[in-house]
Amino acid sequence: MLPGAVPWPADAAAHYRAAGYWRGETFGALLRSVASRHAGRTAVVGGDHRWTYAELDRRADRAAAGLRALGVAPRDRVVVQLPNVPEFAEVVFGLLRLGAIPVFALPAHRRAEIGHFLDHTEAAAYVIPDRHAGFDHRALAREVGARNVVVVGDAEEFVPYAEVPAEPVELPGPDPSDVALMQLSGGTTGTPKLIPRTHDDYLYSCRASAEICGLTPGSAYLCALPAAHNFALSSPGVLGALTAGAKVVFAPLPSPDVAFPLIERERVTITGLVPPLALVWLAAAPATRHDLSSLEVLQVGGAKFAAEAAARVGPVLGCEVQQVFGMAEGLVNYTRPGDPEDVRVATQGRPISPADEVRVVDDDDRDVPSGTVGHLLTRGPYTIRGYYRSPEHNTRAFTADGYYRTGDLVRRTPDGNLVVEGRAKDQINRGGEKIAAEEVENHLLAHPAVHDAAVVAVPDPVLGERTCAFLVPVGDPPTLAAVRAFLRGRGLADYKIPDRVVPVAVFPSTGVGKTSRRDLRAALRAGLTTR
Ligand code: OOB
Repeated sequence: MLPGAVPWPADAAAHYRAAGYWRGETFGALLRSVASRHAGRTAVVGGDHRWTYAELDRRADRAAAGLRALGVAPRDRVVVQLPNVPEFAEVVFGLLRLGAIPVFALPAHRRAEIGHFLDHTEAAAYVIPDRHAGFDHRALAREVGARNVVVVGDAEEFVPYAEVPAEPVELPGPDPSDVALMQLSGGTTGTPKLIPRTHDDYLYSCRASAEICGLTPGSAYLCALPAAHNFALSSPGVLGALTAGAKVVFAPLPSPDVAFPLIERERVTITGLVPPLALVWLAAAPATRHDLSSLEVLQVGGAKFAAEAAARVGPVLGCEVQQVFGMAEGLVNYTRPGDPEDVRVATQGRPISPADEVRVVDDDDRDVPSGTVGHLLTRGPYTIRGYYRSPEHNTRAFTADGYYRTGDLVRRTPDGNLVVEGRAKDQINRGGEKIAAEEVENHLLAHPAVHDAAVVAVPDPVLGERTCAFLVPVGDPPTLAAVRAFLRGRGLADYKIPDRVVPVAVFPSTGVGKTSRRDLRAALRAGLTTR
């Protein structure tokens, strides 16, 4: 196992292998085998490209050889920050085949996040688009001083990706039990944590997700959310669709004007959205001139999807709603196609695997009776046992016997589905985009006019939540505009920048003894909603 990653205990690993969850297969080998069965079928569509499985397989070989020639070695970490372009699949499979480890940054990440990922992983390379959504990623690469910058598009002084692919070479290929890739944690701490996922575990979650979602070679998955996010990558997402021999269609944007024509043209059967986007689609669908009748399943996840909205998906879009409650650390819950309407509308589904262990506990880690709200703990064949290079944080984020503390408050229905009732972690879920309160607070504390800061979630009808920063100023309080400009200047991703700023003279006292940041945030949030 890659140093800095936490392996499963030997007995658990042996069980997952014996039960057939871990099959000793790598992503590179999987693509080869799917390509041998479905060589002529379309694997990937995006921009001007339409690649068959044979073509994607060949491109992955050439990418692996070229990246190796560039100096990328097996187990090297490579920060990949690509939008929804077909090269995403080519580069990722090239790295996976080589045994190098893609670290999946989101297109929205900026200097603060990218600098941290590059440093923390000692990345050997950084793969970017030239420009995306009006932003020049080459300028960012320059700012962070990344080495081995590879650019899809106009490379300027960097390496153009177009010149990377090389004659395929014989490669030993990685060990299936080793780390394949790194996902990012939504996080609750000052710096985002990295999630090492192995070939064995991630491939299992992709394969099982594809089965649950009924994907076949005749299916077409529209990747509308950022491909790098765990939902769009693996639930079943791009990788799950490819394990099933299905077609992946990359949408450059998730808006109806871009996605609806693609659904019609490519006869898309399944896609996944976060709740605010699902609402936008529900509003746009009745008036569209595009034929959406191929759509069989609309997955919604990343944040709680209100039952009232979920109930409208069938009548308005003419497809089934599937709720997805997952996390980059592992556990993914799905409602199943064909589940009764009330399950699909009002629950967040049940785990992928019979081997997923789920506990619902009180504040002292004691199991609560079924139907009672409690903290969700989980371990299983595709849930990590620790974050990368974070031994100290791991002692808090996992129980001694290896359960991941999700920070989610859930209740279990009599038929075994989970309902998400809230959150105990210091995180804001802004329409599916996760923001760690502490991370933003740390940046705010660097402002000369800020004595103290606390960042909390405020309810929002569209996004579910927005962020509000309470500030104790030094002298005149900074304006919202000044705070936003300051945080942008520190290179923080836009979605983490507070929507509101509320200056206060002092923070409320939260009772006896030592004031915890969590209690403080709760008191501030309570004050906000009663105001
Ligand atoms: C997905 O992954 P992450 O890592 O961005 O965020 C995980 C957290 C969960 O712990 C939970 O707090 C929240 O996002 N969440 C939901 C939810 N889906 C995720 N809360 C309520 N209802 C839902 N349906 O967000 C993710 C990963 C894989 C598949 C789907 C989503």
